[in-house]
Amino acid sequence: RDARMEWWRDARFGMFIHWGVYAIPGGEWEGKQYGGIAEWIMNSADIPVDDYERLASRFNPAKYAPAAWAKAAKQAGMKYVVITSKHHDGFCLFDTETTEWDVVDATPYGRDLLKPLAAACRAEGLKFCTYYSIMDWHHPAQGKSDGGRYNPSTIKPDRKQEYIKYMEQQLAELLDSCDPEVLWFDGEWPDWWTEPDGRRLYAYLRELKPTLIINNRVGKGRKGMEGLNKGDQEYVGDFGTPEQQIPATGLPGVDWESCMTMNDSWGFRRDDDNWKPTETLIRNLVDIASKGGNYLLNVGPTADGEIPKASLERLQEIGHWMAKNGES
Ligand code: FUL
Repeated sequence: RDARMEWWRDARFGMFIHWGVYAIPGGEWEGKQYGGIAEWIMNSADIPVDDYERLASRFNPAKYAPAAWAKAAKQAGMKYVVITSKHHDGFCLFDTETTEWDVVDATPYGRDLLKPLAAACRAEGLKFCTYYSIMDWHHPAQGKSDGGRYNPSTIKPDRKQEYIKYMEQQLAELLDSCDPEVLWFDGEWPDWWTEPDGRRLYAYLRELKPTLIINNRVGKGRKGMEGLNKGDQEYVGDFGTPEQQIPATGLPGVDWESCMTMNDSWGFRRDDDNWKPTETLIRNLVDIASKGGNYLLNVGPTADGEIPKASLERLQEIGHWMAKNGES
């Protein structure tokens, strides 16, 4: 559509990184295994905010090596990296004045995790991008709905504006400190978040950074049909976000990106060994690229700061294939 989207359209292949304090339980809480996606444990194990907060005092990723992560992505043939700046648990991997619930204030590690990764990505010629969840299980304006579940979150009506301001400030700080090229929103499905809210947030961000690319989950774009953002712009957002699926005929006329896991979880899950063979990952890449989409392939680092070996091996094998068959 315009020059702003050019690098993104050419990119075809990126790394998704789901990282946060949920990597400590790694899918297990009080001796019980919770199947499915491990970054959801606060919801699936119904953990009260105070108990969940205690995880931060144990978050000290001594083995975090942003340069090695960026190299692994580059070597695999990826062109960009999208990392969780804040997932549904509200924990921020960047420094923010808005809350103490961030890596700098709440953990023994005490340093911003995103800034060094942004620098490492740029050094490798990769675009640095960030994921951000609208739903926030930690913020006091939001709460559990019935059944002891956070999903979908509710919001205290008189505190919605306050929460929107909170997001705006966090996102301005994030743009300031890391200058991401894509903002990859998520957690937009609670009813209190509306399409006009998404439009306003989109406009706010594009004003701060005109070249910014923003996915359709900033508004309600995936409610009707994944990726619907074409023509008359019925929904806000620059690209569609099919999740764990490749649309059979692509999404004609729409920019889109399929995000997919290598095993069954986005966040690190200790007992999840259901790794897809490298051949499947390469097939997915070819399938997606041939249909005009991008492939955002996920890794879930451990609480120590390591990308699991099974993931690194697959990235390496994809890289070998790309070196032989890819275009540069
Ligand atoms: C979903 C989230 O609920 C998952 O935890 C994950 O982040 C996935 C990419 O998007 O909506």
